[in-house]
Amino acid sequence: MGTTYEGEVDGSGVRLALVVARFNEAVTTRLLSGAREAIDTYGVRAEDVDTAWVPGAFELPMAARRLAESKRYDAIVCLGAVIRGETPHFDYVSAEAARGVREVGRDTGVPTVFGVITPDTRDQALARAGGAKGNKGADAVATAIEMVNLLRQLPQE
Ligand code: INI
Repeated sequence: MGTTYEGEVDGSGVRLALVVARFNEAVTTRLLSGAREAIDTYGVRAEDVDTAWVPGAFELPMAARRLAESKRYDAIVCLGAVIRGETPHFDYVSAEAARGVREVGRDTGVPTVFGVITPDTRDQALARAGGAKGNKGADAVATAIEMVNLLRQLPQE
């Protein structure tokens, strides 16, 4: 039997950057609150977390890339809300945000987490931003911390 690697959700010594889209701010501020609560719960030091606001989900990857390339952060958490029923260009914005966030992680090696919700309605968005369906901002922070700790264990060249 070979080695099993699994990252713990233990935020001690983890430096995070949060990138938050202002579009649908009533939702994204709740995602940010959930993320900050999780940061506290998992033991990330408040001074090890920086936050950048961008206009919309489409802009998340550009700021995430700059932060990842700075080498100051172990992971980047991108938070946004694209609501299908409220925009004719839902598919463009959500797909570009997803592709862009993926590319930042792939190109930089810094875990870059997609904490963007893409529900059909505002009610569904609020349910996922601290309502009945939990808080996807908190989930994104847990994912980031787990990935940082996993990568610290995995072999390097
Ligand atoms: N940005 C979002 O974050 N969510 C949305 O639902 C949204 N809608 O509905 O269009 C949205 N659009 C703005 C977009 O992210 C860019 O800021 C804009 O296109 C300028 O590049």
